[in-house]
Amino acid sequence: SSSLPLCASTRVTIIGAGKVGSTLAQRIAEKNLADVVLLDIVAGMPQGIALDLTQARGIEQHDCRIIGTNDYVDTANSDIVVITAGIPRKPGMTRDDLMRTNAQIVVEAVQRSIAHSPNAILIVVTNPLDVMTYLAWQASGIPSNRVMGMAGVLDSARFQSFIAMELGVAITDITTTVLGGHGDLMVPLPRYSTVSGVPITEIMEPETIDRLIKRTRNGGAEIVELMRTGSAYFAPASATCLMVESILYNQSRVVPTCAYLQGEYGLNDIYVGVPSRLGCAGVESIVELNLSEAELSALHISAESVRQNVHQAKEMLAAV
Ligand code: TXD
Repeated sequence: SSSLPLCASTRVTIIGAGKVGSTLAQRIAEKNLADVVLLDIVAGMPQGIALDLTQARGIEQHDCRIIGTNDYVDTANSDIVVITAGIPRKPGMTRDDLMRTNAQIVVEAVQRSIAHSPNAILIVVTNPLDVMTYLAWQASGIPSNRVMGMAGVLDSARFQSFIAMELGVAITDITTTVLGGHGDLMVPLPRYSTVSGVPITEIMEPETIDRLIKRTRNGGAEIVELMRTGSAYFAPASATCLMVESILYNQSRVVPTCAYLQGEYGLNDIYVGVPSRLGCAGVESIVELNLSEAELSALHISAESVRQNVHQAKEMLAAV
């Protein structure tokens, strides 16, 4: 045994070591951001992934520890907990079945994580995203600024990449904003999407913009259609990693985040995607854009559908 004191290193726990969870673990470790604990219900699987990632350390040249486990005790004192646990839709399963099952998984994961890491910031990834984020916040008992969901960073990255492909300009010169729920009703904002500061509405035909918006809304489905088994995970893991990094390094990045609203945009007691400043306190502020009537009404329609689904999910949980 060593006489040196044990130093606590920054630690990110990922609940669910599936496609998104394991890819996120790789990104966090290889960017040298934090130690990673990967937890899954499948015995041996997170341990195997952790060992595999650990064996790449000498090649990738980082010194993050990666732990795989089936026991919440090993997640203790995490700075951030990311929830990716859930089941995909299986044949014969309705959307409701999926929502009920994932709601139970997310609520349990949050309660057990927070019991061991009471000061953690929670980032929810499991679908249906906005509903799961609301349930996670309620189950957590922690302030709403410390609970958020990942969707807008991904949706706006998709919009960004489609604009780059269309115009043939550098992706780094393009900034995009997509608000609202993570679904068909998401609200891409062309007026707030720019190429080196110039709104795309000034340089693209309305029909072209509409086509790219449609492809953005369909971004996840297009990949599922191609892959046949499973859904997107590289871009989702990158998007989640950006949020993790902004929080751990207190970068105050302003990115679309599924955040709790208390009057902003005329919406109350709801989790939905809005531009938020992410730092060490979690969601540090919500940026209120000066939306047109049409944009605001699209956001309200999206939020209303999230609200209905939250209501339905709560009834399902109560009936269990
Ligand atoms: O933008 C977004 N928010 C999303 C959301 C982008 C991509 C993926 N999105 C959703 O994330 C997707 O619809 C799923 O609900 C989650 C995770 O997607 P992933 O592709 O990683 O799914 P996998 O590979 O099926 O991984 C899920 C893992 C799997 O290993 C299960 O064994 C595990 O979750 N699982 C659990 N872990 C811990 N505890 C419990 N109870 C549990 N149940 C399942």
